[in-house]
Order: sequence, then structure tokens, then C-alpha cells
Amino acid sequence: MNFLANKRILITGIASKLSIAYGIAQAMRNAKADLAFTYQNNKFKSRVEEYAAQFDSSIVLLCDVAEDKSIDTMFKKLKDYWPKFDGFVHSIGFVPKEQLDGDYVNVVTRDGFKIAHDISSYSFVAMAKSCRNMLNQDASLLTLSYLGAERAIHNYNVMGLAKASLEANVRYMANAMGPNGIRVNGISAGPIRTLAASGIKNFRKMLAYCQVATPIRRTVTIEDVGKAAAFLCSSLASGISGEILHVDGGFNITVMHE
Ligand code: 0WD
Repeated sequence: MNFLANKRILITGIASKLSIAYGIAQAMRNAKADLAFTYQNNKFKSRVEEYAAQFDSSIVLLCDVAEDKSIDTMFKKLKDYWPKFDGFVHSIGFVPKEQLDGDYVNVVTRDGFKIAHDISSYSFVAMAKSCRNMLNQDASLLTLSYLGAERAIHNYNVMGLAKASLEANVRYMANAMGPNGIRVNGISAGPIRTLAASGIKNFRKMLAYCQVATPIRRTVTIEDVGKAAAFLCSSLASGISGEILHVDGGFNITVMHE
């Protein structure tokens, strides 16, 4: 299906083939989007270049969202390839690992709180701010959230607060950018084993629990998330903005399992 033909979409957050952003790139390329990619630092450069080539792209740019200058420089470089484009996927989250282990009140620190919110929430609007005048009418911005934004989940701790902030960010950005024809949405994905997820204590246990408690009786994959992301960034979703779509097999609607 070609429902993203002639759409130019920038993908952030590919750290490996297991990354959710990799599944999103795959689904978007299948729908014929033209893609560009960012990498956080030189450690990821050649890997992301290799993946980009798989998706018929040679646009691979450095962007560390911790620095406004890095974001601005990246979009300036992107402009050489794409003076205008149709949206980006923000698939980035970070918190120091020690924040993801144990009693929230004991482990949270001012620094942990700041970093989690800065990298995992502020960076979404920081990117939008920087590229606003390059976005086409009908552009679509997308980020990745998690149920920990809505519920207290053991060990997810301050990252849950950062995701709650990110989801509010989606709504405020959608309201601010809607008059320019730009839609902003989030996907709340079920747990998937990726590099970021491996930092959460007892993640395996969480996956095993989800397998039996999820209505569809399996955990979701990066392909599941990718397909929903491709839909949200296409004109098929032209009436959807400010929404957080759960792609979790229905886990969020359950309370007790058999
Ligand atoms: O179960 C999961 N895996 C879920 C993930 C469930 C629901 C949501 N998510 C979210 C994450 O919180 C994140 O926002 O999806 C997003 C993508 O996460 P992922 O695909 O699970 O993780 P991963 O493959 O590790 O990619 C995240 C990447 C980083 O990887 P590492 O492993 O090095 O932290 O985010 C990037 C980095 O490449 N990243 C940054 N990029 C630019 N600037 C920065 C930064 N400062 N920090 C992290």
C-alpha cells in the first residue's frame, strides 16, 4: 500500500534493529514514505547509515536532543535535502539507570527528575520548535509513550512522570500547531524488549505477565507499533490530533487476569 507516497518523514531513536523506531521506519517505507534518520552520537552513526540504506535513504544526521544547538544544526542540514517535509517521529527516552530500580520516593532525585523530563518530554517540543517553518501543511508529529504515564508501575518510577508530561506535551503541541494544519499524536506502546527497556528492573517478569494478561494473549511487536505509526502519520488519520493511541493489545483496559 502506498498511503505514505510523497511524504518525507524524519525518524529519530534508532539504536538497534530491535528499536521501536526501526519497526516504524520499516512500516513507513513499506507505505512508500521517503525517510531521513538521526543518530545520537558517533557510536550509532555507521549502524544507522546501514539501516537507512535498507530503507533507500542516504540522509543520516547527528542529533543529540540534550542540546538545542544540535537540534538546530540537524534541521539546518536537513533543509539542504528537504526544504520542506511532512513530519517526524520522536522515539527517544532517557533516564539514569539507577532511577529505574526500587522504591520511587527513595530513588528519585532532582537530577534524575530533570534529565528524564528534559530528554524524554521537552525534546519533543524542542524539535517541533526548531523545524516548525519547514513543516508542510498536513504534517504529522508522533512520539512514543508508555502506560506508566497513567498508572503507577513498579520500577518505572520518574520515567512515568516524564511520560505523563510527554502526553500533555502532545495535547498542547496539537492545540498550538493545529491552526497550521499540523497534527500531533502519541502511541502508548506495550512493553517490547529493546535496549532502553533492558534498563528497567524485572523487565522480563513484566513481559511474562503481559503475555497472559493482555486481551490478545501476546505482547506487541515493533511491527505492530510501526503499522499504527504509519497510519497516524498518513492522511488516513487526517481527523486525529492530540490523541494517545494505545498499541498494547488492550492491556490498558484490564484489571485482573484469569
Ligand atoms: O517497552 C518498550 N520498549 C517501550 C518503549 C514501551 C513504550 C514506550 N517506549 C518508548 C521509550 O520510552 C522511548 O521513548 O519508545 C521510545 C523508543 O524506545 P525503544 O525503541 O524501546 O528504545 P531504544 O531502542 O533504546 O531507543 C531509544 C533511543 C536511545 O537508545 P539508548 O538505548 O542508547 O538509550 O533513544 C535515543 C537513543 O538512541 N536517545 C537519544 N537520541 C538523541 N538524543 C538521546 C538523546 N539525548 N537519548 C536517548
